[in-house]
Amino acid sequence: MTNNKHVISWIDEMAAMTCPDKIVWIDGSEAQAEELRKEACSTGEMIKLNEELLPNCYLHRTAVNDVARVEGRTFICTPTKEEAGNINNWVEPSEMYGRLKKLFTGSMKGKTMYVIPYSMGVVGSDFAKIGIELTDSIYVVLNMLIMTRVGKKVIDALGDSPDFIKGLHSKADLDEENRYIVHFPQDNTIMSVNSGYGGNVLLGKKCFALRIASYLGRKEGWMAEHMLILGLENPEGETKYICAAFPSACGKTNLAMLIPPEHYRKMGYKVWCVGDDIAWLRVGKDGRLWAVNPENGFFGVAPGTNEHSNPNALATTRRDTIFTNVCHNLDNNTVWWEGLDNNPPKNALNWRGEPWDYTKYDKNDKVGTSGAHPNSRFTAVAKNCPCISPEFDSVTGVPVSAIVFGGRRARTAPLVYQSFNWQHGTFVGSIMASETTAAASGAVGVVRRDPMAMRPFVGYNMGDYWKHWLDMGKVIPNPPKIFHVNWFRTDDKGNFIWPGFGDNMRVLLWILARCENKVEARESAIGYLPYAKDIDTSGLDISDATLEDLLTVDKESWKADIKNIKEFYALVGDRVPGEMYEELDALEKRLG
Ligand code: OXD
Ligand code: MN
Repeated sequence: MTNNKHVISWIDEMAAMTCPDKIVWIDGSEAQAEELRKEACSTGEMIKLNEELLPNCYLHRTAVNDVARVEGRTFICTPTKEEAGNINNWVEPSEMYGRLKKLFTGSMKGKTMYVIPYSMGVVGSDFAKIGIELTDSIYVVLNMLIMTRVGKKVIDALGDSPDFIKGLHSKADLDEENRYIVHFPQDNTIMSVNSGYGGNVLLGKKCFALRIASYLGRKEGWMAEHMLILGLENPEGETKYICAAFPSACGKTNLAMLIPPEHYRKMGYKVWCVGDDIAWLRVGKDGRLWAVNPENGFFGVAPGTNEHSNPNALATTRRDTIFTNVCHNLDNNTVWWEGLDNNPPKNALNWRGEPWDYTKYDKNDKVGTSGAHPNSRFTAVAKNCPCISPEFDSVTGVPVSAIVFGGRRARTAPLVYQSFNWQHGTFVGSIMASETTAAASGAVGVVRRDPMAMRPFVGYNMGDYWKHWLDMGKVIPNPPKIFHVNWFRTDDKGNFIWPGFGDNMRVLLWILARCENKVEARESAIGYLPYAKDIDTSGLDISDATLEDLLTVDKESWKADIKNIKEFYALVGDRVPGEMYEELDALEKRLG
């Protein structure tokens, strides 16, 4: 498909090592995709679902020891350990290449090597970057065809250039002990072995679009962030865009596809989804920050997705979707997951493919007793989403009015606050954290600090990453305002006190009003807080006292948090910028 000598010599080298029986180029055509689906069904790798109820949908099960990203087996192999920093796993590159060579040698014997040329971002646009993934898995090919823009048009756009990210993946023996997800940022190279789970093997996503891209962004003056992008259209037809970063499993996909409460819908408000997971951000000619979603699909968590939490996601998965590790309803050959509805199938196979008895479900042993694995997924086509933004394919992206950080905090963070400025906003991102909230018992769980929701995804030293945020602030003449939200605040009994989901739109409206200087706020120790009257609660069953509670700063829990932040900064190490410590000191003083 190409005469590009850089591409050809790299593929030759990888094929000489992995020894596939044959090499097949993925051209992006529907005919080829259909042939591969048929082949995967003939070997049992995929199961075709009910064509009438779920057209062009398939079910796949991974190995039972291979159901999630593996942070402990993920490495950033920069030339020095210092460059990777203390938060990342690091091994000296030549040693790591040596280890991987042993694992990849002969790993594709008897198999086909698929060559997937793909573009992150609209093919040929200024924002886009090209990757080539070599894999021995048809499941990977079919997922990449949904998640990225694939095929001949990509290789044509690459031309003779050496500027592409090299990705090699082999399922090998799925041996956990020898599972490696490795990034060599200085070589534009990713190698993944002994896994078949999406986050570890769809190399365009976390590996390229976050880890490698964050490294490139620092070098080239842009940002790769773990952020959804949504557009909020007002009744006048103007759309403003918000990027938001939340740790995994905090409802990013739900927020990205939010359906406004009824009275807003009637007034003409709409929310448009540009992306649910990753944003690439660049400074535009107009001095604003512009965002694109480099992906082409959604790799979302299935459990908990339902008509209330995310009707748009559900609609998106009703065709052309690959389901992974969900429950298989044998009566009608469809799929089911916990939290979809109250009708678990009576005649079904669980995510392991074993006969499943829904009456034995025990929420304390979800992995052992659930129909769908708690991290089961749908891989769905972005354009099938009913609220996909008209700007989804825009080559310039969308201008960002606000950046929102968030996490699950039972008490510490109020419903929403605004940072004082970009530097303070960077600090707010750096201290992001999530707790396990046990709503039933009221227990407050363990805090995990997850700066900018990028803890597992920064491709270099976290301290340098914060410095890059500060540096970017200096070159964006008209930067977005930075906010923090917390949908997960609880009362003394551990019950959530904010309704969340579509009602989060009420908070987004306050955020946009602040961006347009349309509403006053009060200064507090942690940032600007809303006046209760400025958060619309019409139609909600929330007392004034509860709203006040949602908007108060619990100083004691903040003081306790400062200790944890200091420990985390110490762990990040010497490269934490001085400005972050200045902000921390100032916060401590303001808390008194
Ligand atoms: C994801 C994640 O799958 O963040 O998006 O883990
Ligand atoms: Mn994510």
